[in-house]
Amino acid sequence: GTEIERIREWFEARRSTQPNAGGLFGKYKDSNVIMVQTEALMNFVIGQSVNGQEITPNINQLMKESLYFSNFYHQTGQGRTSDADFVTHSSLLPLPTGSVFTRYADRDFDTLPEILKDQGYSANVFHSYDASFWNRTTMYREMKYDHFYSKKDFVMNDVLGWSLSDKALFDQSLDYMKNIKQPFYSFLITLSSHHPYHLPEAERKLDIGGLEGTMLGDYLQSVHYVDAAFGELVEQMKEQGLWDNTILLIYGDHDNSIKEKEDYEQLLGRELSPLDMEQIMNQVPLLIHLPDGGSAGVYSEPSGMMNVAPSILHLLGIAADPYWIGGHLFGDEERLIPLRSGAFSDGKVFYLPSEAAGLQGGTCYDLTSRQPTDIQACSQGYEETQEMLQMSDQVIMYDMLRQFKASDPSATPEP
Ligand code: GP9
Repeated sequence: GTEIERIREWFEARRSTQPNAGGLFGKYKDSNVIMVQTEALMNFVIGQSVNGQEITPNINQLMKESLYFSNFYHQTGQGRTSDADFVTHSSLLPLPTGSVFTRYADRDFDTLPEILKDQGYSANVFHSYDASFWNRTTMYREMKYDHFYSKKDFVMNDVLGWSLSDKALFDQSLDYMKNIKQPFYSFLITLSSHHPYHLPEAERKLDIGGLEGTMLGDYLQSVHYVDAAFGELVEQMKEQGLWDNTILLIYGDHDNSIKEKEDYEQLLGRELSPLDMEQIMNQVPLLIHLPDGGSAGVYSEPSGMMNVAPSILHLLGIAADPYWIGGHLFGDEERLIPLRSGAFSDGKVFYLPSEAAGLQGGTCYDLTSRQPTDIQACSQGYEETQEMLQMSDQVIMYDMLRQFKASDPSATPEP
């Protein structure tokens, strides 16, 4: 019908606005890709110290030879970790309620692993927890991964919190990769920094002073642990000869569920406005380390999880035409990043919706003055955000991609 046509054309028009402005297209062709989705790793800890100690010394070090996206939004909804995984691999947005993984795993999505597999890549997931959690077994089969290394594939030689420690997860996953055909895509999901952030005394290495006894303090200890695990991951990648032929991506999956503003204020040493809190809760770090350490620097344009898969294809020089909402991160076009709440940022403004419906119900912040501004400054972005959310919802709920492909004579049928 015409509605399907309209939606398909919308997606196709987004595709054609993706130039090779950064000159990075295909520069890292055939590299391996290791991507680590890090439990509750938030952006405010990066480069931050507590009582004179760096919270993330290893990430801070790695940043010097990586692309660091300093205004990267997680874009997740109620599906939390599973939404982060979904948006990152499908470049669509999560649902207003529930998790796409658990509700719509049978839908057709254009996912990163299946595209990479078409190009001859191996593709595997590593996460040491029950395979059925978040409906992963089913979803990963649909996404065409070769194998999902779940709890039963790991030796429980170092348990922390819910499961195997992140250090042991990295170590054992890299061991598995020794026998995986290159080039490979490996997706690792960490767990040690899961709420409520209880680490055994021996692993609490930071002196958190006045934050002792707060959940934020416990969170910082957990993040510091994960950061140490990243230090070991990098070392092991070097020992294994992977450092010079692998793109390493690290990002946080979602916020830490800690809402006590006073504790953040104590840590950061300043008062936090509603806009500050909103950005703190919605921003996670994204680091991309390229095999030659190239293009390193801080990239402050707004970006989000929907830009990750397109960026990987760009670096690898894969010219697929997936039905994706996001574009790659290396051009100089302006980006608008929609959040599931209806909030968005385009780098100039940040729109914060409220319970009251409609544009007028929310607040439009000017990101230069960081003060509320005329609501009209957010009206175009508001419409665009609503449109993206609706397009994505329709694709997911009505299995639109399957319908696009069925009605497109040039599309090659799935085998
Ligand atoms: C467990 C996990 C945690 O497998 O990835 O998910 P979360 O509770 O953070 O959504």
